[in-house]
Formats: sequence, structure tokens, C-alpha cells
Amino acid sequence: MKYQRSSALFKEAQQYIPGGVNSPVRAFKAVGGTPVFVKEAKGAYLYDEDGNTLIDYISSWGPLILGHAYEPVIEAVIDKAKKGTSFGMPTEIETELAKLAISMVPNVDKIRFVNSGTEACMSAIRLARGFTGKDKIIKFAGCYHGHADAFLIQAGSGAVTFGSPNSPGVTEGTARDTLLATYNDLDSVDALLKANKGDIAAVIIEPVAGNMGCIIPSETFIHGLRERCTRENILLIFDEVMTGFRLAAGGAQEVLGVNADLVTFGKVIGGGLPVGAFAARKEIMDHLAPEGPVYQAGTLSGNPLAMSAGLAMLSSLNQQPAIFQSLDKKTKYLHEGIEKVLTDHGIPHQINRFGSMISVHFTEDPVTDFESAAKGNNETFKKYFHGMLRQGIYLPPSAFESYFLNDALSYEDIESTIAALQTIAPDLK
Ligand code: KE4
Repeated sequence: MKYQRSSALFKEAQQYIPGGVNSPVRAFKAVGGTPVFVKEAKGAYLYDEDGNTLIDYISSWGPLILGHAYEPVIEAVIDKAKKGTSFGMPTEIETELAKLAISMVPNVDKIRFVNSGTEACMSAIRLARGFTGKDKIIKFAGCYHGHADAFLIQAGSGAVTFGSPNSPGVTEGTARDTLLATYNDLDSVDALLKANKGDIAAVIIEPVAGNMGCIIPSETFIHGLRERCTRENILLIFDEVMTGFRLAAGGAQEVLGVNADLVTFGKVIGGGLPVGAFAARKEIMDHLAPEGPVYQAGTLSGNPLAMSAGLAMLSSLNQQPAIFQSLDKKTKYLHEGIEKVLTDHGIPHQINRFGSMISVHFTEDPVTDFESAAKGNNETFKKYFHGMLRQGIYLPPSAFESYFLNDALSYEDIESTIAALQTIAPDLK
């Protein structure tokens, strides 16, 4: 693999864009080396600026669950673009996507579209505070809900790489209203509930976490949160930006059998264009402007171009629910292949998998929260990442991320991935 053009493009980009990227995790800071500049993509394959073909395991960090340049989405976007891209006026397609999303997701009556997962989570918190009249929120160390101030308190994803649990620029006042609990640890939640009785508006959680690598909730954890929120009149917010329309049509609520009070979405719901959303029962959503007093707005929210991509994507998933089982089976196949190679080579590892979310951690101990995820051997991870990249496999460039499989991946692609690991495994010891 050669990367001359990517290197030259990165050098130039750094003169005009901070760090040469528009989102930090793309800069390879956690793994070192030069980020790969992609030229185009189709199905499961990325074609980079140096002519290399890579099998893609991030799918743009989740949105492209049916693969790159998925025909129905592309055609819908082209058709819509010819009629205008955005009007700042209501359009029918917003209602069409709203109705479809609501029909797929349990326990929600209304939905508001925004332009990113961050906006969705930020708005959901404001709505929860406005609805309950309370100020504090509980989040979990290592969970990432986007880059709004309230969340950059021991966030996961790229924020971890930068070792800045509380990002500069986040005020003490903001941090005071964000309480930190430990994932999979109900005692840590109980301690906060006791110390802040009557002050907590919401608990926000990734119901299956993907920003510490993939972290699976224990059998009792999510149900325990539900019970506590109901008892204490606290809104339970599922951040389903990753899990929504990925784990199942109904997302984590469906697969875990737990209803949240508010649900946020991003990624898949936009089919690769910028769409976020948050949804809840009518009683809560009608507190939002212009119906109610809680303000939230956006110039490009619900723009018909992005709506057309989201509608094509969700329609495809809704019409072919077998896709979710297909993705689960492919991810299981990948899991078993990686497991065998790393075990045969005596490399300490944990593999966490839930549906089509999976992560590999180079540690002896089970990875169940941020602290145990942070024990992974990052030097081994770096060798793993770059070794696989040299073999033409594009994995997330951080140990604190989940892989996102897309259904364009074939079993041959997965076998090539496992063979690539077989080739590099001796270097991982
Ligand atoms: P965006 O603002 O990036 O659309 O969504 C923020 C967000 C919210 N909630 C969850 C559970 C998320 O995973 C994300 C964003 N995910 C990261 C990947 N870990 C996006 C990649 C990036 O930051 O470039």
C-alpha cells in the first residue's frame, strides 16, 4: 500500500483546516500515521486517493448500513436535488419520513429532525429539562453523545483520545449539572440519585455503547435504569444515534425490550446525509416550540435533500427486515474468525459484539465499562490497525470505537479480513 497522495493531501489540508480534518477521530491521532484520503466508495469498498482498494468496516461511522452509494438512496437524492435542496418551508417528505420512523420505533408519537446526532442529543436534554423543570443529567463515563458542552465530561470516542475528560471551553457551571456514573454499575447510579434527589431531569445512555469500543449492557442494567427513572420521575433518554435502525428496525428499544422516554437518532436515519432526530411520546414532544415553550430550531432541519436519503434508507430497511439478521450473521462470522486467529497466536484479547457492532480489545480482562476498556494495550492496537490497513482492511482508527458492518460486505470479504489478520498476527505479540 502506498500513501503518497494521501500524505500530500493531508499536508495541504492541515494548512487550511485544524488538524487537516473536520472531525478529530479521522486524523489517526490514536494510532499514528497519516490518514487515508478516500476518493470514492461503492458497496463495501473504499477507493483511496492512491488507488488502493480497502474493505470498509466503519461505513462512515454507521450511516451506510447498506453499503456505499446504495442505488435507491443515490437515485432519490438526484431526483430530489433537481427540484431544489432546501426551502426553509415545510415539505411533505418530512412528514413521510416522520411517519415511517415513528412506525418503526416503539413508544414514540412525534419526532423532530435536526442535522446531527449532537444536535439531537443536545436538544433532547434541553427538552427533558424543560419538561421536568429539573437541571441535572446523568451520563456514563465513556459514553459519547456528541460534542455539546453538557456531554464533554468524560466522553468517549475521539474525546478520549485527546485525554481531555473535560474539554477546555466547557464551564464549571455546565459541568456541575452533568453527573457521571459508571456503565453497567447501578450502584453508581443509586449514589447519584441519593445525592441529588429531586434535581435530576434525565439519564442519557447509549443502550449498547459504541464509543468505548462496543460495550454490552448487562441483563439487569438497562431494566434497572428504567425502574429507577420511573420511580424518581426522571426521563430515560436512549441515545440511539448508533443503535437506531442498526440493531433492528426498532433499535435498542426493540432488542432490549425496554422503552425509553426520549430517543435520539442520527447516522442511518439520514442514509449518509446530515440528519439527526429525537422522538418521544406526544406529552413530551408537544413541549417543543412552536407548540410549547422549549426552543429548538435549525435552518436546514428536515431539508428535502437529506429527507430523501433518509426516506430511501429507512424504506429499504423496513421492506427488507431480513437485513438485520443478515448483518448479525456476518458480524458473528467475523467475530469467530478473529477469535480463532488471536487465540491460536496466544494474543490476549476480548471481543465484544452486539448485532452488527463489534470491537476488539487487547486485554485479558472483560471489557464492561470505560475503565476496563482503557486497559487495552494501545501499542498492540496500533500494530493491529496499521497491519490490517496494509492488508487492505479499513478498521476504526481508535480502540474506543465500534466497527460498523454494512450489508454489502460478502462472506468472501470477511474471509479476506480474517486471512489478513492471520498474516499480521505474528507481529502482534
Ligand atoms: P454526530 O454529531 O457526530 O452526528 O453524532 C454524535 C453522536 C451521538 N451519539 C452517539 C452514540 C454517537 O456515536 C455519536 C457520534 N459517533 C462518532 C463515532 N464514535 C462519530 C464520528 C466522529 O465524531 O467523527
